[in-house]
Amino acid sequence: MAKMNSGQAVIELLKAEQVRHIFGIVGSTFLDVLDVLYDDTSVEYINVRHEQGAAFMADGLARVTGLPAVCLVTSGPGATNLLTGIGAAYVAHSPVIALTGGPPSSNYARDAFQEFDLVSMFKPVTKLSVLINKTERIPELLHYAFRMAMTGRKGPVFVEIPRDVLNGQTVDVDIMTPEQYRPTYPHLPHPDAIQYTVELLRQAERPLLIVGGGVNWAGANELVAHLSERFAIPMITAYGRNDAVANAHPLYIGPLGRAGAPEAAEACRRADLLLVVGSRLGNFSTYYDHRVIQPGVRLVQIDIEARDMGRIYPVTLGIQADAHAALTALLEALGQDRMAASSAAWQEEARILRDRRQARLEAEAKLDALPVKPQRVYVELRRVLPPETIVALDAGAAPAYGYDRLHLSHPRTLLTPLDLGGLGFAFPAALGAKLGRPEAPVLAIHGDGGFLMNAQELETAVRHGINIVILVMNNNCWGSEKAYQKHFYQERYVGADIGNPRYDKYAELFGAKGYYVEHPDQIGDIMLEALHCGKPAVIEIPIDADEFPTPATAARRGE
Ligand SMILES: Cc1ncc(C[n+]2csc(CCOP(=O)(O)OP(=O)(O)O)c2C)c(N)n1
Repeated sequence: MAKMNSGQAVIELLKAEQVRHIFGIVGSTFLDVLDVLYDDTSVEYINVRHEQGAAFMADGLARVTGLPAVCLVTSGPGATNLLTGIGAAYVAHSPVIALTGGPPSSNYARDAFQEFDLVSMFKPVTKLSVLINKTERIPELLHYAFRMAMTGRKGPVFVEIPRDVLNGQTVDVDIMTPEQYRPTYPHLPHPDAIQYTVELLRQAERPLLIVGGGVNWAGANELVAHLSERFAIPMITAYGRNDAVANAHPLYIGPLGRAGAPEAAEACRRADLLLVVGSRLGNFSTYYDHRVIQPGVRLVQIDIEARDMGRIYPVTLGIQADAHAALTALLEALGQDRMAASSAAWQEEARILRDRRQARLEAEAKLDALPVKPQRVYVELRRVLPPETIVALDAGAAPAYGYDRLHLSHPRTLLTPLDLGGLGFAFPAALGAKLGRPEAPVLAIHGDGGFLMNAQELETAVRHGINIVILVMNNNCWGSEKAYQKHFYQERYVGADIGNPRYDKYAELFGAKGYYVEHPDQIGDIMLEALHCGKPAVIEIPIDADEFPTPATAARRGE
């Protein structure tokens, strides 16, 4: 047990969880923590320009590394500015620890300066929301925070430390390793459940793997591919989880769900057994109706949490287990059982669907109209992006074309706003990703509307030397929403159009590099140049302002 000042204790507790970056904006409520970093440079405070950016950055870092990531901001507005970003981490099951200073305890429930009931405010978007009420409880409650963030289905945690509990205090701390305060071994599947899955697979004629984000979090990507190869089971990915499977895999058909591949939906409708690994079968994967998941289809759902099993679609079998552990057990059981590969007819069907998708995407190389069509932009990106590139997609129509069109090779290389659908996510999330994986090229893809929501973080990127590329497809409107007015309101546009500065010039004002590309043939070369320019870089591409995807609800209004 060591006695340390409380700021030191907080930093040591974070370091025990391999935290190397803390995101936030300085505030007087937590200066005892910041002061420690004056001498201890093993942890860097990434001081951002808006706390929302801090939360998205932490989320991006956690998603690409699998490690917990930390924000540290001040009370009141510092914390409320985090809220949307913590919501993004919540829907992504991303272990972000949001630490805030707080007003002095003596002012509790007095509507004092910057005093809000933050613990209640953060409850719906976290796994745990607590206030540390005594200095001596800092270690216990930070351990609790990490236990909740990192156990089972991961997720964000909110912790408020009132300024009097933190500043100028000392505390006795036992700096433990994570094994001493949270489980670090995976949750194993029940052997009978694995045996039953073997039986179901043996009976199936058209088995299909639906691969979700849980496979990334469990590091089970190779096992999924192995299972698929050994028994010729085709694969599709859940919404926004295209990186859970190497897209070049011959048994990978495509991504399911909103803005995904119709061929993946077709495979899903044709399958007679769905083996769902690490997916909630969420809203944008399945629409919660029967357009892809057929009524009565046999369904085995493997998930670390029980809360979403059979939630919308009855399961034949729900297996609560870590995806890596469950697939290991399943492969072993199938090997002993000597199960044969799926039928040649089903393999052929899957191959046709895969080929059809590839041909559909390749045909877009012929789109050479000006202004550039967003679909063509992705043809050029597929051509030049190195396979290890991490891509963050913002909400919005132009980024959404990427759900079906990006070609991903490695796990944890696609960051999307998932069910939050929040604009302004991609750029800061990409900055966090670059800090977590500095060796990887990182690209954020934005519409003009979403980029300007957090574009101020260009200053953060330049100052901290976080060299990523931001691609802004500019159609001078809130395109994704304008599409609804086009389809459903007879083109009576209200609030749909916006103006923009030239983003290449805007970038240069911050000391970043700027590019303006009008011709599709130039996109590839400029992208490669930007990735190697040694600075954060913004590429603006003016795109066809009349090119809108059909809104997700076009077929069924009101969903
Ligand atoms: C924070 C936030 N505000 C509003 C919306 C609603 N919304 C979704 S997409 C969109 C338009 C996005 O425009 P832009 O970023 O320019 O991309 P585009 O759709 O034009 O390609 C809007 C306003 C949202 N998803 N998130």
